[in-house]
Amino acid sequence: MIAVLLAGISALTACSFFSQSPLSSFWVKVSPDSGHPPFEVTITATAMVGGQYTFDLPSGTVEQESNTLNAVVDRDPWEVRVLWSDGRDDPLEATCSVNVLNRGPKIRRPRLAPYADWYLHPRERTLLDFNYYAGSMYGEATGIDDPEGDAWRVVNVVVRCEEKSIDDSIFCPPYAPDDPTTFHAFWEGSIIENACVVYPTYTGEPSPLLPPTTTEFRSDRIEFVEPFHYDAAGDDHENLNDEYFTLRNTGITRVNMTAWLVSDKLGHVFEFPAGFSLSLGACVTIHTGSGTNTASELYWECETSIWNNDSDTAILRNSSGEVEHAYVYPGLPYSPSGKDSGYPFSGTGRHNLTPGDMPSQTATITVIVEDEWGARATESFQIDVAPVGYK
Ligand SMILES: [Ca+2]
Ligand SMILES: [Ca+2]
Repeated sequence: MIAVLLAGISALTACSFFSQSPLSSFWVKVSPDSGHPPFEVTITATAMVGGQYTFDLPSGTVEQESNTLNAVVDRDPWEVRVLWSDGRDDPLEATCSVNVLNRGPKIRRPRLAPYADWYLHPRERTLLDFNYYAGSMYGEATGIDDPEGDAWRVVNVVVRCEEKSIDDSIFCPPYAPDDPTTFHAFWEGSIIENACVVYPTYTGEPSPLLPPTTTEFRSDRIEFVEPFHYDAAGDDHENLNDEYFTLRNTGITRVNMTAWLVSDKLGHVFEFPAGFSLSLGACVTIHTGSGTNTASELYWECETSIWNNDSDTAILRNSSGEVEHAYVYPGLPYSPSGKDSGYPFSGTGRHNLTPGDMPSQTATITVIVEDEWGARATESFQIDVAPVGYK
């Protein structure tokens, strides 16, 4: 009897994340109890007489009569819950985690294109390419790699001017509206994964409605993204659903948008339906006309157009009435069709900005990268916006 008890105690110390039912000696251990995924483990629960074991694993549930099971640790975190029941007594339960040894990717500064001189150009679009490893450039390594050699992906990038309010900060284009799960850029006719296009924006006269807005990186940020399709094809009043705008979750958490509001300059108000939420990286498009709401398309149900074609101001407020973001136009021209679809683009790659329209001198790039096992890393880089007249 004593020997059995000692065996139970040594099993307890073998598992660093051991737990057990408070009123029983039922336990489960996992061996080995640490490693880099994927690695095989043996799960052992207390040997009982008769009954059935249920192993709740991250990959699914296994029911069997044996108290041991082999499994593969394939994610982080990883935990197993074991239930034993013989159908007569109260079921017994215990859980055990393993120590997943995994580090997030190392993030070095991205490659910039078409220039490699580590400036954002005020009149031109710049590609931030993280899918790149070149050893060193200008004495500093560029790109991303993972300490364990794991696959990785960019989860989010936010680029902000330091001194400016949000309505004329640097704009970071969205995920493709039809593919919100992959972070990628359209660039010179191709799709580049783990990259994005940024450029300094000017969005017209500052509106007195707009309070100073924080430029700090936030986890729960929802933003307008271009194109803001205020000018529907043909007569706007006859083509209400081609008048639309898109919001994107550029933060790092799902946001419940119940009772959030979007208003125009005249005070028309759209209210998000109860229970509507936007997951990380996801976009939602709000059409002026009528239709059936989905997770990515909502309908204002208006009978006339809302967004003026010459100029207007869209303001997004959260359920507390605080301004989350604003979009003031006219801004930069954009091309709704062609290879640069979705990005403001003059056709020549240059925008007709005047010197007074230039954004501030310093911007911050914040990037979040995740490896295939879910380990995340975040890094920020300061970058200069080239002065007016540069080049
Ligand atoms: Ca890793
Ligand atoms: Ca319109």
